[in-house]
Amino acid sequence: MKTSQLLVTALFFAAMALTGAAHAQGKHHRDPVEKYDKDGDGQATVDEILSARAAKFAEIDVSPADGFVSFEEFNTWLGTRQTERFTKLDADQNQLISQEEFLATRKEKKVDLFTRVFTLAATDGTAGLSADEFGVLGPQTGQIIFRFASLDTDSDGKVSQIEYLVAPFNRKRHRN
Ligand SMILES: [Ca+2]
Ligand SMILES: [Ca+2]
Ligand SMILES: [Ca+2]
Repeated sequence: MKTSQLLVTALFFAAMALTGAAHAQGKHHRDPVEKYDKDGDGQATVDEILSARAAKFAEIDVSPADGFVSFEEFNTWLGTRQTERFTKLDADQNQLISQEEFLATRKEKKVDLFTRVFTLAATDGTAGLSADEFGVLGPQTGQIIFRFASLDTDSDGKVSQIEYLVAPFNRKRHRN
């Protein structure tokens, strides 16, 4: 009963997203749908969004892989992602992100902003950002709690796959 209700909800949001994607077509501002647009045709289909979300859910749901994401799993996953970002930015692998490394992948119009971010984050007197200094720029506990709470729409303390899959459609609906 509960599962079928959730499926109906998921399909409803999927239908909403289709309408939204059609509506967003031709607009110049960045749509959140863009990040799910795998084939680059300017819009994300429901399938693209759902399969990207399902892959991400499988990445998070690992201990145990039981079809639900606990807060600990979510928290650990975000921490791992921050570590991966650090490794990616630290091109010369000296465990410090230099200003040059920090700015290397930024869009030109964001370079000034990220220069100021770098200066504010580099507080311990070393030449670049250490993993700890870089960690400060990642999501903090309060934000992680809010994100997890927003995903857990049935308030059972864990995020089911369906809750995770429909989240972008939920957000879209609230924004409109
Ligand atoms: Ca799990
Ligand atoms: Ca480095
Ligand atoms: Ca839940």
